Amino acid sequence: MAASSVEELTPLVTALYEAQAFKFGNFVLKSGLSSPVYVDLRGIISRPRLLKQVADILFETAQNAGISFDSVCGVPYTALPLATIICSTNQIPMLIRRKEAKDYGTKRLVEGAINPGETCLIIEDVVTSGSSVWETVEVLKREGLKVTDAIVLLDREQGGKAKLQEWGIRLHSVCTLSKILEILEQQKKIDAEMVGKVKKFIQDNTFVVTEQKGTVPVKKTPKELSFGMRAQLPGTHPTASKLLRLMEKKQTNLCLSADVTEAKELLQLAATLGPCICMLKTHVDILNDFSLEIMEELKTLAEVHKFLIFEDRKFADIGNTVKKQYEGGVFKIASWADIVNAHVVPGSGVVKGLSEVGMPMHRGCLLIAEMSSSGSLATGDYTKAAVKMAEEQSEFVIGFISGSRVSQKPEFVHLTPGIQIQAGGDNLGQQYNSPQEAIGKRGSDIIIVGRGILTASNHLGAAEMYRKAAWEAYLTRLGV
Ligand code: S5P
Repeated sequence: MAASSVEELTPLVTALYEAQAFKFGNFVLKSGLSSPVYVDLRGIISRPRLLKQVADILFETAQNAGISFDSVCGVPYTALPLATIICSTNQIPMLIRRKEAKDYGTKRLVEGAINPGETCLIIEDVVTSGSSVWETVEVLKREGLKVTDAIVLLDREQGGKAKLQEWGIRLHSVCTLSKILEILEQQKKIDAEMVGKVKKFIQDNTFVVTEQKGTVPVKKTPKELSFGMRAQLPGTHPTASKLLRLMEKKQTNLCLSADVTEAKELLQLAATLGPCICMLKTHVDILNDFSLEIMEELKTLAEVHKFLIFEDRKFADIGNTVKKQYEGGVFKIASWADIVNAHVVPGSGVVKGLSEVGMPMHRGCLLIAEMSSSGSLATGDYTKAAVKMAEEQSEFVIGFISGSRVSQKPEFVHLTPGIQIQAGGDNLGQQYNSPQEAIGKRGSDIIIVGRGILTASNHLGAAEMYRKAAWEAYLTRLGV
């Protein structure tokens, strides 16, 4: 019988704990989220007895569930030796899914004898969101195989089971994170406070599947959702996802508006402030000495310091014209800017034109839904029309330039300019709000700061102050 009760699971959990499979503290996950628990089952491959025990228990679980299958495939990498033991012990043909094939075009994606129409059982060590299992399922399905069930040693209970169910895969787990917590607490290996912390983390970072909306986070409004969580939503654009992940990892929601006129100054700012910003915003047409080589250097700095480049070009013409402005001319914006923005005044053609250039290059676009300048006409119905346009063209639009959260879709990012610590403005109509007001009260995600940093004698000190203020406002709104 497969182990399921706490008593039955205790010897296994104890052995796994001794193999340092569970670590408690503060860890940054692949998604950028900070987690109080880290599960790492790779250590079991150095403990042959435990490895065999885990493989046997996984096979028992499959048998008890009454699953019929013709072959077994482990999700790379930790589950590969487990699948090997299961197949060798029980005389079942095995399949191996290659992870690297992408890089070597001609190589096969699945090794082993593939008989289309046959059923393959998936083996995995840990399931969080279910996406690793799903990636393997997709590859096998493309080869003509059927996949109905997956067996996992540990379900972290963050919504993976429901998500896989939605995709037609039944997930059977040997144990869950709650049972592990219960056992380790009983054994006094962790205290009640840590159990509480982990439970809260799981609760705050779980996806549920609802009929109307697909996969959505549990009981959270976009304002209350972490950037790391939003990065993982199925509808989040890859560029927004990359941005949200690096924000969570670097703990910054500050975009520097590098409104300088000399290229040297631009590069200096990028090099100095790179570590504390998530994005650097340019106005290339104000540079006196623009060159594509300079932009190459900026791209290198962006890779080193992990920030995105946003050209604040504010495209506002018919599709055919903006397409050329984006791709060609002196600036060749599409070749170096991860993100651009557009006014919605020309209608959706502006986004269509830009997306013809940007989409194949995996770029993203922000729509200007509101402006910070006094007397701006981008209000009311105009703003609503911008939101509608973004929703209709979300393959390319990743969010908004706005003074507040204008869309309740957590997939969209909101960037707010007109930010200084002191409220006020300049003599040309600019109006300023504080980071706390924009992020905390108005629900925006990223502050855009230009002169607040550029006119300070110590750029790094000022940038750090803005980063801290905006990040703290974000944490407060999350209730952390
Ligand atoms: O509504 C807007 C939109 C933008 S993108 N108001 C703005 O100020 N901006 C830009 O943000 C503006 O072009 C400038 O580059 C930056 C604000 O600069 P600051 O010096 O006033 O912080």
